[in-house]
Amino acid sequence: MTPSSKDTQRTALITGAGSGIGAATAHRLAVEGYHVVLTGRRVSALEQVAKRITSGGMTADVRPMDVTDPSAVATVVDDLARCDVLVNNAGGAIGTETVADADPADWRTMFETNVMGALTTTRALLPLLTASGDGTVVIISSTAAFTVYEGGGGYSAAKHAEHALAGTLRLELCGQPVRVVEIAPGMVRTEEFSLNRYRGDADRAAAVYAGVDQPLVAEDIADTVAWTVTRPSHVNVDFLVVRPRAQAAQHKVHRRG
Ligand code: 8X3
Repeated sequence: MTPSSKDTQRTALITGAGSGIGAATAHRLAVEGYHVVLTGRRVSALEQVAKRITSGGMTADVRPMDVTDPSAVATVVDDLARCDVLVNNAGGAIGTETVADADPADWRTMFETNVMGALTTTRALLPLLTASGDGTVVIISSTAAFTVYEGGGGYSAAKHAEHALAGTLRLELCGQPVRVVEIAPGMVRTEEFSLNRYRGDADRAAAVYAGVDQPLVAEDIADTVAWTVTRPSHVNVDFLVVRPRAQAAQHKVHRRG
């Protein structure tokens, strides 16, 4: 059987590719020459991203997939001929309640999407990533993966768990042709992250970035993903913290005025 061009082209699967960092990363990896597989829950959003990629002469497939549904993940992965790069991006924050006031259902959702989603997708793709002879697992965590702050308990706990997942996986895969890269973004202004965290309150979401001179944008993180995966195979960028210049630490943000 003659392999199709998709079978011979390096392939990257991105979770949460319908918006924000996932969409920007999908576009950027397509520019870098990857055939990109866009996964997420909202088909119309994925199709918009795919349209932008294919209209630029690059290739993309849309595969509806909820990372919290192992059978959906298995269906998508079973259909893939190859996978060289997995970008675990799906996830996010819900709520800003203190631990005392937290709704356990929110914590469960954050663990399901951020942690269990990355675990399920990574486990399903490891055989293909290994078979590629030069695979890379990217985990988009957060600066909340190594620090905590008031009202961020559930998100921070989930991101700490993703950090543990990345570190453990790197140890366990040592000697195999798969790199594990963790990218920890600080303040990134995307259309949905803060809106979800503040449960749709647009004013509170916008206030996060008020007066901040150039918060990061999704393309800045896509740039770091592209840089890490295009290093020579023997170079593993273990852990990359990326913040805007105006944010020196979680609580140290310079605001104008
Ligand atoms: C987002 C960074 O500062 O909101 O992952 O926790 S922060």
